[in-house]
Amino acid sequence: MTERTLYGYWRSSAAYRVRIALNLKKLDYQQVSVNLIKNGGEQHHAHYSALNPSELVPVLIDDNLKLTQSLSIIEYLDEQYPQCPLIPSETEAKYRVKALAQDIAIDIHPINNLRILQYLAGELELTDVKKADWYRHWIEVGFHSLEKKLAQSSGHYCEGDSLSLVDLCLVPQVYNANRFNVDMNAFPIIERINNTLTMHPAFIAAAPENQPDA
Ligand SMILES: N[C@@H](CCC(=O)N[C@@H](CS)C(=O)NCC(=O)O)C(=O)O
Repeated sequence: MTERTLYGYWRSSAAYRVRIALNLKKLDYQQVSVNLIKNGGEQHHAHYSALNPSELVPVLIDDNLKLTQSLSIIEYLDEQYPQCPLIPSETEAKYRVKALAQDIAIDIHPINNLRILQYLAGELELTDVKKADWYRHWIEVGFHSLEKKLAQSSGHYCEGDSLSLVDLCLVPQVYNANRFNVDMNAFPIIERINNTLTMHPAFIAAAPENQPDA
């Protein structure tokens, strides 16, 4: 049997995406919690830094293969374990799904990452109020364009009526938006799809509050 270990953190959106993928594909895995807050951030400790010099979670070990970057990890899982496909095979849909996923995971998520917020609050001395404004602003900018794109692509889910990589990126990003009180009434399509997805058992099992380190 394949030994599979996910190094993550309950509130990490990138680890959350991978947890959903593993659950949808019904793959067993054990979790190792890397506490991003305590002890100066365990992602910076030598043993984790040796595993991933980027000092970011997640890392997935699949047998002897070490994988980083959530989008790349999910693409790997989709190729290796084709049950419940997450990236369509048809060319137009495939690249639309990848682009929408990147709209979230590359254009929205990284500028609100923990280390960015720590820099804003520390070196740049932003108050908590201003830091939260920053956070909300970049989600709202990203969600406004995403909402327009989903008006074209969505059905039941982000890409028609099939679950896809975009859905795995959407739910953790909406979780973050809610944490920072983004007014989701401005984004009815995102809100509708998120409400559908968060009732799915694979998404429920992957939710931050349901992780052992929560
Ligand atoms: N592009 C990476 C992003 C990984 C990432 O930003 N992880 C965050 C948690 S969501 C992290 O480890 N942050 C630690 C820090 O900022 O120090 C991926 O998709 O895997």
